[in-house]
Amino acid sequence: MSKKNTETVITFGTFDVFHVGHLRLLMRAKSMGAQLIVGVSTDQLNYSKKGRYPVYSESERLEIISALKCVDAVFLEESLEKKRNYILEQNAHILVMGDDWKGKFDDLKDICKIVYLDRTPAISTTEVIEKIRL
Ligand code: C2G
Repeated sequence: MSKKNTETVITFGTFDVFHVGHLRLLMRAKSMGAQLIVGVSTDQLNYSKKGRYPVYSESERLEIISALKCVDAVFLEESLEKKRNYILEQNAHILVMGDDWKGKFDDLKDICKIVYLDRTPAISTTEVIEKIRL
C-alpha cells in the first residue's frame, strides 16, 4: 500500500499580471505535496528589488492567488531574507522555486527539501507588458 503524501509545499513569487507560466509552476508545486502555501511578495519588496511597483497591488495579487484551486493558503512575503522564518512558521517540508532562482536558497536545506522547477519558456510578466504597450 502506498503511503499518503501529507507534506506541505511552499513557494514564493510576485505573480504580477498572472499568466500561464505562474499557473504551471503552482500546479506542479501542488502536485508534490498535500498542501500548497504561497508567499506573495509585497509591493514594497518589489520596489526595493526591481525599482518599480507591480501592475497589480499586493492585495489584488493575494486575492487572485488565493482563489486558485491548487492553492491552500497565502501570506505576504515582506523580505527575501525572511524565507527561513516563513518556512518554519508554515511548517513547510518542501520549498519549490522556478529555476531562475537555482542555487539561491540551498542554505535552507537543513530545514526543508529544495526543488527548482524549469520555467515555462517564452512567457514573462515583462513580455506581456511589452506586448500590451505596442
Ligand atoms: N515562473 C515560471 N515560468 C515563467 C515565469 C515565472 O515558472 N515563464 C515562475 C518563477 O520561476 C517563480 C514564479 O513563477 O517561481 C513566480 O514568478 P515571479 O512572479 O516572477 O516571482 P519573482 O518576482 O521572481 O519572486 O522570493 C521570491 C520573490 O517572491 C520574487
